[in-house]
Amino acid sequence: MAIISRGFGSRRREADPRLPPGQYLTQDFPVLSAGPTPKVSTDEWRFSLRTEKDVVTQWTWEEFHALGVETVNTDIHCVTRWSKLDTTWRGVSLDRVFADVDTDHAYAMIHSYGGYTTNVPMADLLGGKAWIAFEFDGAPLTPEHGGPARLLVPHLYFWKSAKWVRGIVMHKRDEPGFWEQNGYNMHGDPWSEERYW
Ligand SMILES: Nc1nc2c(c(=O)[nH]1)N[C@H]1C(S)=C(S)[C@@H](COP(=O)(O)O)O[C@H]1N2
Ligand SMILES: [Mo]
Repeated sequence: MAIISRGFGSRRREADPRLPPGQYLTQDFPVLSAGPTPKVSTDEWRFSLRTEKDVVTQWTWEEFHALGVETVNTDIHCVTRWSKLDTTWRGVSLDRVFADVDTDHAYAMIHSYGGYTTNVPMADLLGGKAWIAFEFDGAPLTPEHGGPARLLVPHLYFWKSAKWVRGIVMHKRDEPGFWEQNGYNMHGDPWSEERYW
């Protein structure tokens, strides 16, 4: 005897395989900020990287772009369960940022103007997985979405994509950033639903 379950079958067909478990699709672009939006001009913007040797490399806006800007097409996933597919960004790959940086530490703490922090393992930043982005959808990033520049690490939940990014400090051990101190997962992989502790 054949058991036919039309409801189940059609729901399976509608589910987009790009959608991680527990997520729904959205067309708009929600704004989620834990505090006020800092105002940073591209003239005063600096990006700094500090290693365990206390060597600090600092780039201006122009110097940073000279590292090489590329276009990124990707899906993004917020832990509050919205996902947005096929977004387009422009930015500098973290591979370029770390190209001449000498570090043995396995963890990065991302720092933002305004004080936000988030921890990301180096394994999730290198290998074409993360960018410092300054354009979204063909236009400069708006301040509420992190302009002038934000981290984009789309294979992790979007709280890891720090807005108003200003630099990275290398760490030997994985230490919690802002949301991670407040109950969010240390890693944040949407495909295994690493949402909270
Ligand atoms: N500096 C900073 N970056 C941040 C946040 C924040 O509050 N401050 N919120 C995070 C969270 S929880 C999410 S979901 C995304 C939201 O980005 P959006 O406002 O561009 O959608 O930014 C992340 N980056
Ligand atoms: Mo979020």
